[in-house]
Amino acid sequence: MKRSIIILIVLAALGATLVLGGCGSKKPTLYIFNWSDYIDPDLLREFEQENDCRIRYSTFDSNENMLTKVKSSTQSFDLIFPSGDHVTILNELGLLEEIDKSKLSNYANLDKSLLKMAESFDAENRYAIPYAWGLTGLLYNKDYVPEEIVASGGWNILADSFFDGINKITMLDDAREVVGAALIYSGYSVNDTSLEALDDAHNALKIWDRNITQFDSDSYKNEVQDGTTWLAQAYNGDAVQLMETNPSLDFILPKEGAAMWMDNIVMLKSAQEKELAYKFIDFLLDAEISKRNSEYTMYPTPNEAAMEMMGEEFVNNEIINPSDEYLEKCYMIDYLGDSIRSIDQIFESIKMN
Ligand code: N2P
Repeated sequence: MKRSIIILIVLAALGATLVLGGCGSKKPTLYIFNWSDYIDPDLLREFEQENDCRIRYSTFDSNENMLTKVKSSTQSFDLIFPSGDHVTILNELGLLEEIDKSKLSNYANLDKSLLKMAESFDAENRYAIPYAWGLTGLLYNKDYVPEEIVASGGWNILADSFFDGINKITMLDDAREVVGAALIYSGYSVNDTSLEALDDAHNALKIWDRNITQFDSDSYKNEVQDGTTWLAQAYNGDAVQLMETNPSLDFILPKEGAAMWMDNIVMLKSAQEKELAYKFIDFLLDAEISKRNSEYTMYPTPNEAAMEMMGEEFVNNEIINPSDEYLEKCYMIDYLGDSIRSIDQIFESIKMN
């Protein structure tokens, strides 16, 4: 009798511990959806500790996948990190919360000229906080690709007969990036959807496609290192992250120019934790935090105060921070409305072959 009372007391105590939040289940939780390898994970832990909350962090590898998930998901995210053209798309779908800048004490750290640029996809900077920007080029493994093959420094390396029949090239699984590269190679802007431009781009892609093994936006990060892939269309910051630890890798900003993008933080109207989401945005806008984040991701930040503190190694890295002369040959991926369909069609027909 006595023993069963003791057991009951122990069980009750255990139950109370669980109910009273021994598992932390009562903590507010922020749901974040970002590109892979695009934030310093230490910052997430720090924010959780400082704000006694949890972050549920998920990643995507393309804007298209992000959009599909956001539209179809029953689970709502609080914050998402889309590229500029997809800020407009999400906004046209009525999904975005207008940002109350009075809640962001660090907003003034943002570079005014980049905010101006962001108005091309977010008029008056009402819905998006610029997070990082970058360029798309070619990452390759010097152990497998000889110097003379990449010496031309242009997009047409993708057509080199050296790669014939060996299945060692990947391109991103992203219509704007793939067709965009072919448009730039053919002398057009990534946003040119005229028949002539798209025809030339399609023809270039048909030739490249003979050498392309797969369209995938993430797998190249491992595969270019282990030799499964020798050359990959890749984002500059991701490439620099890999090059830091692997001297066999190198990256080309193609001589014809490159696609440029600006990624942003947006809040969904359906966000459950808006106040916490504002705190997180403001945390990322802090100059010191933003500097640490850029040093991890290897992408330049639109945070001017942070950029002013960046070390020379970062600032002078031509892959991260190309010259103005090179940037003049680059095109920001703009929102194209319905004209996107003709780009999608070309990409789908290339992928089907
Ligand atoms: C980060 C990917 C860069 C985002 N891993 C391309 N918009």
